Amino acid sequence: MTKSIEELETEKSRLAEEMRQLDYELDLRRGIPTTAEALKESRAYAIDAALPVEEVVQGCSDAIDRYGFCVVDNVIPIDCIGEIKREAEKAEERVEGNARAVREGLKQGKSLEELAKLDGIELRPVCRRGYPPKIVNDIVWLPKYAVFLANARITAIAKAVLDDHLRIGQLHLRHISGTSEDGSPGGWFGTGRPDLRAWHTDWPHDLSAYGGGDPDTNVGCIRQPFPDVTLGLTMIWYLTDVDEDSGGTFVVPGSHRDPRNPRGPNDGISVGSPISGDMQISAKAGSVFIQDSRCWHASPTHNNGEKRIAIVNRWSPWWIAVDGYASGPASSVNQVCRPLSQKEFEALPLDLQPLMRHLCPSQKDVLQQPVLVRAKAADERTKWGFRLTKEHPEKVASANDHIKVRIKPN
Ligand SMILES: O=C(O)CCC(=O)C(=O)O
Ligand SMILES: [Fe+2]
Repeated sequence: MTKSIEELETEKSRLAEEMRQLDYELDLRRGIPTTAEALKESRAYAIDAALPVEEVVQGCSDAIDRYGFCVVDNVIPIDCIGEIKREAEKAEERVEGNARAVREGLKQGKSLEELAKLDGIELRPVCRRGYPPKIVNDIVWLPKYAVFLANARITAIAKAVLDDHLRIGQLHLRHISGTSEDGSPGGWFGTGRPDLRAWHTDWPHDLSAYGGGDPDTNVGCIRQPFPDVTLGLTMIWYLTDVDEDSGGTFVVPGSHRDPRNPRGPNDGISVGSPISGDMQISAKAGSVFIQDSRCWHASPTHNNGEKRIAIVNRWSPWWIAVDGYASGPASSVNQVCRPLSQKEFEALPLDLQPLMRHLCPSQKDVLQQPVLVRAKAADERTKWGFRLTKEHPEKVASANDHIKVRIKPN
């Protein structure tokens, strides 16, 4: 007897539930953590950079796909961490001092072009024609760190997840204060409370888009529900040890696939409250936390250890508009595509240059080799097909008989 639509729907739900149950059992059998608690304990999200590159790439891609994040342990060698940490601490004064001077100049009614000529202010021309200058990219104050930024394993992971031609669209410091000598608490917000959060997702999935309703500062954001594709990777390079007590980033494992968003106007989530299943990353100095920009996460609101020193970068594939909007003067100090002069670009390590070429107006941003190689293969295949079509139309007419495309049921 033919089943009714209701019967078919009930059966479909039952099978879907059975599939979920089977996936869960398979994970258990394979020893894959299925709860945040187990994930936190096991650190199954972490892979050692010393493993062969294929293993690192596979392990990290799997973790990003499953949990929304991973950590690559031991990327920066222990004996280099001290000097990079000191460099990053010093850079904070320079970046903030520069941004402060620009803000004050703007408040006094000076134009960015005027400010760019002043000693002690580091503004650079940007690539987009007609847009005002911006504060220089933080990388100029981090030459020792720059040596590691395009690390072969980190770049290979980003390429595997995103695409072959990548851009580092944002790079900035994110240090988190520890408890100070006078006893005032550390952490984001400065309350020292471990039971607060500052949930968000990152550009291009940051719903408030840095500027809210202001077209001069809004940098753009993808609308909800987000497509199920990784469009951006945020990397946090920890230069001090981090854990639950000392500045580990908060994450909600699996949240990158949840259609809701902590900043979603209609999603009923409090940006400031803990979420069941949230956890903090633990990692040694020299490790890199990598997350899908859709993963719900937050800076630590408490830090009982020393000041956390960290550098954040946001990577995206070449086909994402990294710097299309926010042309108002206030955007000259935002984190988006802080530019580089030709000289500063040339001073970058050679392996880093392709990832930052788009930040230098005097550079031509050519597509990188792997993108050209695959386009060449497609071009040759197409030309061969056209030639065959002209020369042997009788053979070609039935050559796709084995190709079947199904319309996917809803
Ligand atoms: O401070 C952290 O651990 C997270 C930083 C962060 O969320 C960001 O820079 O987007
Ligand atoms: Fe973030």
